[in-house]
Amino acid sequence: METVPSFITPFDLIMQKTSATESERISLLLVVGAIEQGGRTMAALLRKGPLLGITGSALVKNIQGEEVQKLDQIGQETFLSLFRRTRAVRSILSEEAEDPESLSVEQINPLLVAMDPLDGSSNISVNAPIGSIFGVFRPTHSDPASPADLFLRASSPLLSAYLLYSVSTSLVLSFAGETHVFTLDPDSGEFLGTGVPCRFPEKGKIYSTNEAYLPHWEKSLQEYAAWIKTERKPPMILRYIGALVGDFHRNLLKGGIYLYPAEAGEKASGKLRLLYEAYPMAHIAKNAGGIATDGKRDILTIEPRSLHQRVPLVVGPSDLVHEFQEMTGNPLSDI
Ligand code: P6P
Repeated sequence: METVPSFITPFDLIMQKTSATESERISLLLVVGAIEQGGRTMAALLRKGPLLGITGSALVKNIQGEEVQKLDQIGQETFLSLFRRTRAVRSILSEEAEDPESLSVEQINPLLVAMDPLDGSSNISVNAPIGSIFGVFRPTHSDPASPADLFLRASSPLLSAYLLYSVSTSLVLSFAGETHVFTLDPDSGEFLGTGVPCRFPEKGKIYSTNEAYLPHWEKSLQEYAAWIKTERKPPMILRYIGALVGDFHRNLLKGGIYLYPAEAGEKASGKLRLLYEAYPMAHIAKNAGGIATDGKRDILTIEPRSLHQRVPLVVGPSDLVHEFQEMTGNPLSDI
C-alpha cells in the first residue's frame, strides 16, 4: 500500500517548540496565521494579476522614492488588515510606510512585525518571482516607548519568514533555531512541510548579484568577482532573478551566495533594508547553517540607527560567506 507522506503545518512547528511562553505562542500562531492567509490572498491575486489590471504602476512613489506598483499597495493593505485583526501585533513597520503603525492589542504578549509586503515588485509585470518578507520581534520594553523606539530597540527576530510567489507558493519560516520550507496546496489552502529542517548544501557554486554595478564596487569586491569566475576551483556560476526572495530561495536549496554590496555614490549604504529585509534573511540563513554580513559584520549584530536603514548584504551558506570574507580582506574568525 502506498504510504502517504506525513506533512507538518506552520501551526505544528510553533506548537512543537517550547522556546516561547504560552501567551507568546498564541501571539505567534496568530501572526503566522496572518502571514499564511496573506500568502494565499496574494498568490491568488498574482495568478490572475494581468486579467485584473493590477500588475501595473500605481503612478506614485513611496517614501523610498521608488515607483509603487498597484500590487505593492494591495500587499500593504492585505497584510496590514490581517495583522490588525490578530490583536496580537503592537506595531507594524513596513517598507511602504514612513512610520510604524500602532495597532490595538488584546493578547498578553503582543509582538512587533517589520515587513516588506511585496519585494521585487518590478518583476510583477513580467510574471517573474516575487516575495513578501517578515521579521517578528518581541518588544524589549513594556514602557510606552514610541513605535519607532520599539523597532530601534528590537533584538534579533523571534521568528522570520518569507513568502515566495513563483511556480508554487513557498512559505519559509525560521523559529527556535530551525528553518523550514512549506508549500501551499492550492486545493486545500494549507501550507505543508516535511518537518525536516532545511540546511544550505555545502560547496555550492552559485553567486547572485547584479554585475552591472561592478564598476562602482570597492576594488576588493571587483577582484573577488573576477576570482570566482576564473581562478576559483570550481568556478562559480551567476544566477540572478532580481528579487531577493527568489535568489535567496534558490541559493538555500542549491547552495549559493547573494551579494548586494555598497556602491560608490547613492548606494554607499547598499540598497536593502536592515529591519525588514536583511534581519529576516539573516535569521533564516543562520538557522539553515548560513551567515549574513554587511561585508564586515554579522547582520544580526548590527543595531538599527533608523527605521529604514539600508545595509550592504552578503548572505548564504557559511562556507561561501567565509570564503567571500577571506577573499575581500574581512575574515569572520568568530562566527
Ligand atoms: P537591482 C528588489 O527591488 C530588491 O530590493 C531585491 O529584492 C533585489 O534583490 C534587488 O532589489 C534588485 O536590485 O538593483 O539589481 O534591480
